Amino acid sequence: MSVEVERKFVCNANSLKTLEEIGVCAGQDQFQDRYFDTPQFDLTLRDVWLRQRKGHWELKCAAATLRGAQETRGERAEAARLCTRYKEMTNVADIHRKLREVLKDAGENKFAMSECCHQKLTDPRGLGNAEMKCVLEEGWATGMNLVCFAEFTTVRRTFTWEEDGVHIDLDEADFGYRVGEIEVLVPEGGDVQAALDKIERTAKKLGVTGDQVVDGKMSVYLQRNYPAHYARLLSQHIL
Ligand code: V4E
Repeated sequence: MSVEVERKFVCNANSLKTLEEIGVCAGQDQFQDRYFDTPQFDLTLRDVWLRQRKGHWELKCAAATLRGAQETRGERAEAARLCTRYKEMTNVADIHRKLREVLKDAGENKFAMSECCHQKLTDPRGLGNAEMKCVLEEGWATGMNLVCFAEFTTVRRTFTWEEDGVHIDLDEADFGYRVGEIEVLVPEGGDVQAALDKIERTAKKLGVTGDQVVDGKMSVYLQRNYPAHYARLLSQHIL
């Protein structure tokens, strides 16, 4: 498991020019994201984001506030405020465990998952791709009362940067929203403050200014398609 530390930014002509001069374009990609939640939004209201991307399940949940970052003051604290920190899970058994925990807390106890399906999820060795896909889709989405609530495609250009481990993505979602992201992945127990510092230095070099948190694709999607849920997430400081 790793922690994704990320700052979103609006990429203007100047920052794009700097990025193309200093950064190295690692390529362009296109992917579809399908986000899942219960009909009552039990996951996202707990800042838990489950999606399928390129046929793989991914789960993001808020990383606990980190001591180093919490104790900083002044400019460093401001830099930290502009970044998000989320734990990323891609292992299906970990995702399954986390979802059960979160949904149990939410009082969603009516899982219809069979013992056989549960066993396959916790010990997926020996499963073929097609069988795994079936178990995941039927076992999780249906059994845990999860439905797809958002679906969109992104065209992404990725750049590597002069600082080790810094990636910059320029995303364009098919619903007409563009956003840049400066991202550093920190292994579990790694130095999050160092990642925040790298992001801050990168933002400065790119000429990224402004003290407002920039919306991600999902925030804009929810604002447009689920305004009441979006307002609730805002009021609970999840977005
Ligand atoms: C909404 C949200 C999450 C879902 C993923 O959103 P996002 O980071 O915009 O997606 P994407 O495609 O860039 O993911 P990546 O390819 O980088 O993995 S995860 C956390 N949130 C909440 C959230 C927030 N509170 N504030 C901001 C600025 N972004 C996201």
